[in-house]
Amino acid sequence: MADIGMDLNRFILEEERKYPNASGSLSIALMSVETAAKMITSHTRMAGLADILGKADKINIQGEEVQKLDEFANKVLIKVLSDSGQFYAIASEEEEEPIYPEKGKYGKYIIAFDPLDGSTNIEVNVSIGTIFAVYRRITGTINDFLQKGEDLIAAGYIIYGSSTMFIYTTGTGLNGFTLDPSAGLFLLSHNDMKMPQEGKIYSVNESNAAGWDEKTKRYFETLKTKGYTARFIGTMVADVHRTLLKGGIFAYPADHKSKRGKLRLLYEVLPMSLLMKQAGGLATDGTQDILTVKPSELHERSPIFMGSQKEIELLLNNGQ
Ligand code: AFP
Repeated sequence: MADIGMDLNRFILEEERKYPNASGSLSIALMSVETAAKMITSHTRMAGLADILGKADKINIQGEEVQKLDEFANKVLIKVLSDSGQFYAIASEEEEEPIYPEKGKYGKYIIAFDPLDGSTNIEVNVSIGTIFAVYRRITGTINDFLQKGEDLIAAGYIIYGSSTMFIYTTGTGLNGFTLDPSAGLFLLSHNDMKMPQEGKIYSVNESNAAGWDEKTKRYFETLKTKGYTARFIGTMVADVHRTLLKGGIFAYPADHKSKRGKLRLLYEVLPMSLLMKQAGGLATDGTQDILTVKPSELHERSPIFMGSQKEIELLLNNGQ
């Protein structure tokens, strides 16, 4: 097991050494996500100030036009990941169609991401995040993005909270790194993460409850009678992060208005579900293991319930 305090770059390289045939491509790919995360972090820390300084004439201290943080994060990720040469195609929540970078034409991987999850929380100084999902390039067409979650090569998220953390898996366990801002290094802080098998928190936007089906309504009522408490930040990254550490359930069910729920399969639901399973939890759309679901389009939505084993089993057993 890797030592607490190990730098993320070294960790990635040591993981690569476990596979004698590895070309190093995935390591470079992951390090490019890490680089983009550091750039987004430093911008996030300036978000309030950049806005104030920019308000006078819309020009910030660097003499550039002030950009919204989510546009900035999207541009940084596209640029840094394209330049890495490891990605044949890139899909973003902010882009209608995939991007095929010139430098990535021999890339073995494709990546989908939500550049800034929880964007409505930016102006109120509440945690935001980035989510990413890496698949193998197979056909070189858009179909490569329509693989099942169980085919993910790597997935992870970055949470920009009271500290910045980079949490990821390549399918052999889940590890978390905390940014030391003075050294500019992500250091291993959460080794081989395992979530509690049962928690005391449910996390769902209960204002949608009137539109839920009867089973979902009954389930959350049952949790209340069992003494659960509620938390909902409105940034999936932050709500899932807490669920991983404390246990319980995070859900975004379908409702009468949103028949497929709100969250996007490709760059929210599937990568976060893989992390949850790597930590010993479970994830379902209410009827099946979500990682067995094959998306049929890039920006498809899906209902999701993910969390500790006890809570998900209770859901699957009809809340009884
Ligand atoms: P934004 O990035 O547009 O703020 O959406 C965040 C999000 O996709 C997810 O992170 C939250 O869990 C969910 O939406 C919250 O949505 P509601 O506030 O509409 O319930």
